Amino acid sequence: MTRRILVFIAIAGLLSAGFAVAGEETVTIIVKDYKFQPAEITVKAGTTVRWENREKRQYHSVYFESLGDEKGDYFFPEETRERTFKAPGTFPYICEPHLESHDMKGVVQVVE
Ligand SMILES: [Cu+2]
Repeated sequence: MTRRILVFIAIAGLLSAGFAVAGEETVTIIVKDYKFQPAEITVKAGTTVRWENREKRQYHSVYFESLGDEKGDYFFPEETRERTFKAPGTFPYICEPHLESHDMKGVVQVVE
């Protein structure tokens, strides 16, 4: 391996580390038609995920049982919910009122 390639790898490593530390990125999931759009996303650790209710009049929830959420946190059209994912992992969630009727669920994959 040449010295130039090694330098390139070192710089790329520094840049990606800086990006992760910043962690300012926000990703939006649209909540509409009884669906999370997209239902599955992959984000870097430190990313904030925002769910926006774009229904005309239907409330929903974003319930992460594995993260100890309390039930019943419904949000209405034009309201949002946000969560920052600091650690890598697989985080499934559901909309409590519409899991059985509409199979309304999603997954956030968090990577390094
Ligand atoms: Cu719902």
